[in-house]
Order: sequence, then C-alpha cells, then structure tokens
Amino acid sequence: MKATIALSTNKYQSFVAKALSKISNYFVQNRTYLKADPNFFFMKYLGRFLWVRSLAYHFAPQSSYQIDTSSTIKIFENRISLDHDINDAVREVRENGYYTGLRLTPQHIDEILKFAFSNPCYGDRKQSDQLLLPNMDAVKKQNFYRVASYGLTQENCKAVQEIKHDANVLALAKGYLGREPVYTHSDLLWSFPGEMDRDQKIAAAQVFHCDINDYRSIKFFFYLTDVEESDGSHSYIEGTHRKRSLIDQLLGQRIASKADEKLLAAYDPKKVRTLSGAAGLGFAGDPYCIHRGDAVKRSCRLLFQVEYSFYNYSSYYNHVEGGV
Ligand SMILES: O=C(O)CCC(=O)C(=O)O
Repeated sequence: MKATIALSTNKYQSFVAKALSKISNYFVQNRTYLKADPNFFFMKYLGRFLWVRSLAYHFAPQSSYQIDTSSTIKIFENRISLDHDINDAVREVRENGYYTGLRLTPQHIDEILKFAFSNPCYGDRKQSDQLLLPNMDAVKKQNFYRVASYGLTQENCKAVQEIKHDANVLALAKGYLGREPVYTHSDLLWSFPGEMDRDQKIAAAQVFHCDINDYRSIKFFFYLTDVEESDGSHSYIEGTHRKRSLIDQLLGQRIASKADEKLLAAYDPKKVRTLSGAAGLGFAGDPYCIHRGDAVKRSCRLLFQVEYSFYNYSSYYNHVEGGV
C-alpha cells in the first residue's frame, strides 16, 4: 500500500515538474523573442488570426530588406518553367492555397544532386551528426536517421542560388505577397523510410500542420527525386488558408497536435490534394494552408524548399535553424 502511494506521488511529482519546466521554457523563450525581435513576438501571436492576416496583407509596409535581384536574374539563364500563366498561378495560390506546375531544368537537378552527393548533410538536423552520402546506393543504405538536412551549406550550390533568384519564382512570390518578396529561408532535405513516433513525425512535418512564419508567406518546394503518391508526396487541404474554425485559429501552429483524421473530418477529406511527380516537379503554397509531407515508405526523397514573406524575422530563423 505504502509502495503504491509512493509510486503515485512520484508520478504526480514528475508530471508537475515536467509541466513547470514547459511553462518556464515557454516564458523564457517568449521573453527572448520579445527582447530580440518584438515584431516577431507580436506576429507569432497575432498572425494566427485570419482577420489580422487579411489586414496585414492590405496595410503592412514594404520591408526595406528585399532579395537582391539587380544583377543576378540577368546572369542566370537556367530558368524554371511554369505550366501556366503567372497570373493564373497566383490566382490558384490565392484560391486553393497552392499552385503546382513549376519545373526545374535538368541542369538544376544534376547540379543539386551532385552537390548532395559531394557534401555532408546532418542526420536529424544535428550539427554533430555529419553524413556523407556519395551516391543513391549510400542514400538507400542509410537507415539510422529519418531526415538529413544540408543546413546552410546548400547556399553554396549554384543551382540553389538560381532557384532563389529565378524570375518566375520571384514573380509568383511577388504576386501572392502583394509586395516585393523578402527571402527568409531555404533547405535541402533527405527523407528516409522507417518507423517514426508521433514526435518524430511532427518534427519531420509528416502530420497535418500549418506554419505561421509571417502574416503572409509563400513556400516553393521542388522534388529532386521521383515522388509517387503515398510515398513522400506533399499534400494540402485546399482552401484552409482562407477558412478556418476560430478554435483552430487560436491553436495556431499547435494545430499539429490534432490527429490528422480529426483535421480531415473538420475540413473535408475530399479537399486533400496530393502532389506527386518526377524529379524536377515544383509547387508553391501558402504555409498557413494546412499541409503535410506524407511519410516516405520505399524510396528516399530529396526536397528543396525556399520561402519568401513580408519580413525576415532573423532572430526566429537563427533560433530555429540553430546554425544548421
Ligand atoms: O516534407 C514535406 O513534404 C513537408 C514539408 C513541410 O510541410 C514544411 O516544410 O512545412
């Protein structure tokens, strides 16, 4: 009897200790944000509400920190193509939350793969866990990590710079943001098949979620390997950047803690659009639109992503990226 009481007291104490540590971390983190970047702090709380997002779209001033397009665009002839007119592409992102129909050139794909095979990446994004995967066989054999990112080193790849400064990419970003796009972030990431627990899935963006990185953002994704449906494909729940229950707005990014089935039931499973295709396929989406990367089951997927917003909250990105 005494042993049972001691056990449940221990459980209670560890529950309280965990809860207190979470609350204290929450306050410490928010104090850091508030001190380092008050604009980010306010956006983090207010940017979850549709009406605030809409007001910001109309009234937020243009950032003075824009991507430098003066010389680069003219130099780069290796252009991304679009299956549609740019205005139609912008309209699709506005209406549905995403647009698919961007294509990398074979040179882009070759260059990025060459870069990926000749530079180290970081297992589970940890700077201490460097991996060299010199070819596709080595990639397939790797079965310890579930994801591996090239961190900031991908900036050294010429094709990455070409994509970031591509005239079509920037025109689509400008059309959707309604102002000159501000580059915030890019990533080159392997996803590997294997079992994952819920926390790993959340960390790998493999559950339905939304990202509130600004009052409005647009993120471009490009597959560098062939992606089949239900094997690493990316999905959006169409229209969820425009319509969302008040509870889900209040939840903000914590919407990821809801089970996928619950979100599907709330927003209609028929609205899910799954994007699969051969290496080179690209799409652009509003990260506030509910989306996920489906788990890779058989193949390994290499994905490049680049994001533009109204502002670059550098303190946030440095914090999140941890230098990798
Ligand atoms: O890996 C994917 O396809 C999903 C990535 C994603 O959802 C994100 O970066 O927010």
